[in-house]
Amino acid sequence: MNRLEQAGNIVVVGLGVTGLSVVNYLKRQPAAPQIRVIDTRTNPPGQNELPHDVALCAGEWQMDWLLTADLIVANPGIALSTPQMQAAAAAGIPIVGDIELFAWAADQPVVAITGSNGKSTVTSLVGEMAAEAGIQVGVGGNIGLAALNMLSQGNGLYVLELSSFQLETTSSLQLAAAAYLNLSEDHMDRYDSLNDYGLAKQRIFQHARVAISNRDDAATWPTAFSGQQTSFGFDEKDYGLIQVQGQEYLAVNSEPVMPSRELALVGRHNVANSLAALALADAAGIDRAASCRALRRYTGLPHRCQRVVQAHGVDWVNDSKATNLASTLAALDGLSIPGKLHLLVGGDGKGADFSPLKSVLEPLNVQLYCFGRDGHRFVSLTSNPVVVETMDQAMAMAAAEAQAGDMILLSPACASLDQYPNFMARGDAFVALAHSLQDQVQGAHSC
Ligand code: UMA
Ligand code: ADP
Repeated sequence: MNRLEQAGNIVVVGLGVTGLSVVNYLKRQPAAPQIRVIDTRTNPPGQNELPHDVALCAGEWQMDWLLTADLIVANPGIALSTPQMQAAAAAGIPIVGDIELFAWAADQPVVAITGSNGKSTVTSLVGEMAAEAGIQVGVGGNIGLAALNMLSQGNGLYVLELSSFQLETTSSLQLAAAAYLNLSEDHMDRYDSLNDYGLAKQRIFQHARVAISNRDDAATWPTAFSGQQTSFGFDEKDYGLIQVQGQEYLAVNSEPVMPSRELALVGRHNVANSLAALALADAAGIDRAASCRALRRYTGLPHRCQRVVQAHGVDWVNDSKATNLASTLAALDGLSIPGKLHLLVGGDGKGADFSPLKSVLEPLNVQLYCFGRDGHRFVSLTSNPVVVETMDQAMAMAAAEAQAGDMILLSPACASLDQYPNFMARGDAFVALAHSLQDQVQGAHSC
């Protein structure tokens, strides 16, 4: 009997993309259990797609459902420290997440990626490498496609992006390789400390055959790991960089693989991401030549430092996915523009400390525009900030100020949830408005 068959009465906590995938997966089981859903939101996303015979309690905790369940499957957005979840745990009811259900069912190799930043880039890059090698690959998890929806699609390899939230409720995921990219402050509204957040991410190594860590970030090194270890970084070791006749090459164990200037991705952080992806691909047995072809071709995902409009000498750049401080710092790292940087920041700051931005902004010719719920928390970072309510207002003001040579950059260092459904919606709004405002920059009407 498998672990699911032992649970005749399952409660799914939190609907959304995850909860819906769990319900549909459970309904596909040969001995489908009784399924009930609790969501604390009064109108949870996904409720209209819920099968009619699945009961939903929305807007409150139905404790008698919760406490009589054989198994609880929790959405990653639900903290295990919530008193109701604590009560269920104290009553001895097993609590798992969708990734644990995936782990019970997956019968093909899986590689996984976690970290504070770069997860989606590395995940999709490994997916591109596998596809280039002719492998049918499922790419999912925190990247937006629920992991359970990839099962039964005939895939020969799975590439999973895993958040710390997902890892908290995962305990038996066998991985051909696991990469932990970096750790920086994020989700401080959910964790007591950076250490707690980092410990959740360490869980990725629990059952990994190969552990891949960042040589420049000690928090990513596995603690108490007995498998094979390798690393990536900017020196020559393991997956690293070497100079060959004055040219920088990606290298494995000091053997050149390809010149880094041939990477289609831009930015120093993406060199690190490319090395991590190569390490994962090698561990999964993906043909190296195919991986290199993917590295030469892959230009990245939308909403990550993407130039979306170039008009009248002004670049409009959408980095809406910069939902924490470290990703905004990565966007500013080595940025060199002839004119002024108009930087749009703010939103839901998730309790972060933004003061490290101050010294990075100081040498730049920058005008800061602060918007959203936590916009005021950026005002002390430069001498002349503009404070507005919305991103649209900030963009209109930036357009009126911008001149040829300038860049208008949305890299908000905050989540979008105070004003948008998600970072994609915020990025899409930026792109649409950039198109309509592009002709309002100074000098646009002079020719
Ligand atoms: N929520 C409640 N009550 C509930 C359930 C959820 O208040 O009963 C709130 C929580 O604050 C939660 C938010 O709703 O944070 C989002 O929950 P959701 O139901 O909309 O979540 P899903 O649609 O299932 O999306 C989740 C991941 N979201 C989170 O972990 C918050 C998605 O990652 C992921 O793509 C999807 O599962 C499929 O695996 C998004 C994300 O923002 C991109 N992740 C965080 C990040 O990357 O920083 C961790
Ligand atoms: P994640 O899925 O972890 O959020 P993404 O690949 O979607 O990561 O990138 C999120 C943000 O972080 C983007 O603004 C991107 O430019 C930035 N970023 C990507 N890789 C790194 C990295 N290795 N270090 C710091 N920032 C990064």
